[in-house]
Amino acid sequence: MQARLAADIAAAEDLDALEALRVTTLGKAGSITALLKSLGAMTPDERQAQGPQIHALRETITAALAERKAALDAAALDIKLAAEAIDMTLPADAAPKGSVHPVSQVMDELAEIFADMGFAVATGPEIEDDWHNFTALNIPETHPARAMHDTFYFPDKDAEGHAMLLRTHTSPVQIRTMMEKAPPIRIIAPGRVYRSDSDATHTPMFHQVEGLVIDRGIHMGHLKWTLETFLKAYFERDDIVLRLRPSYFPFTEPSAEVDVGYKQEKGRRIVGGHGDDDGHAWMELLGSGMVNRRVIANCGLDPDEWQGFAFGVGVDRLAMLKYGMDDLRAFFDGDLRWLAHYGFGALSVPTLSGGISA
Ligand code: 2NL
Repeated sequence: MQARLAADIAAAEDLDALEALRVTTLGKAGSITALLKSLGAMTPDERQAQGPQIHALRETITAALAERKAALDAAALDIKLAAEAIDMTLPADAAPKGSVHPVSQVMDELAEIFADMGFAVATGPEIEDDWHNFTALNIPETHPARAMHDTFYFPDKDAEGHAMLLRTHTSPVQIRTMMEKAPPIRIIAPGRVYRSDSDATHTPMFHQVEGLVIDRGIHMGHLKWTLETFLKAYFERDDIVLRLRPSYFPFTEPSAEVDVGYKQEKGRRIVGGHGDDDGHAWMELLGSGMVNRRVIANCGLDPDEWQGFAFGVGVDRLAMLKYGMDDLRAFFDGDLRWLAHYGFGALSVPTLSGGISA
């Protein structure tokens, strides 16, 4: 019986046939199960005589079933592997690469351009106190920019009793730099700024770059040359024309609004050319001026020894102008399709030697 069963098991053609053999031998009503049950009805002598043989039979058949099952499983796997053969020479699926947001790209471009003129990048806190954000900048207590409906204030004051707020410009970074470092100073301060403002062209958070130079004998000629050199490098054109228009900021004296000439082409503003030329106009782009003596003194420097110029410009607007985006709100929607369209390769870093637009 044992030899016959073992041969049947070894010859089972598939897992179903093997399972049928298991049921007829070791199953509830199986032949070997019946033998095991019969042990209970035997006398001790009979049991001692037959018990070992019956248990040995069960073990042999159990092992034979397992062995055949392993062989059938292995054969099934071989068939499956042969059917699913992988062609290792096929190209791999493209991994999503991600891309650099235009605001980050433009900030990198600005850092590169200004580094070439000897400027370092300075950063500072986005949560500020009203002394660094307003008072040090000669912005009076009554100035509308300080109003609750223009600036995001925190409910509590800081340890010195100053009101806390989300910085409304990156000027406090320059204030902190002037207080901590000895001149000469040449820095740009890029970063997020916050104003309580929201419509098609204003978002409550936006990006700004301010620049500051403090040294001896600095005058408006330095200001104009720096801005002209910056804008020519940024827009990658030699025909950028600047127009400085008298203006007013509490932190600069004199102050100048800086316009650039442009022309309209296929619904897009193309920067370049003289704003009074045919088909051209002027567009306001930057605010600037000579740092107010009071601001220099507020930072602990002698305004008779140290002078400087400063400017501020919106990064989001610089990006829109250069790369032809028309809706500011799309910048902060987080729509990956917009990023896929306008984003920049993470490895194409802007350099003056390799191309500023990467
Ligand atoms: C604008 C105006 C400007 C400054 C920012 C500045 C900073 C210090 C001292 C003096 Cl610490 N000035 N910054 C100066 C003039 C204009 O920005 O229209 N920005 C978009």
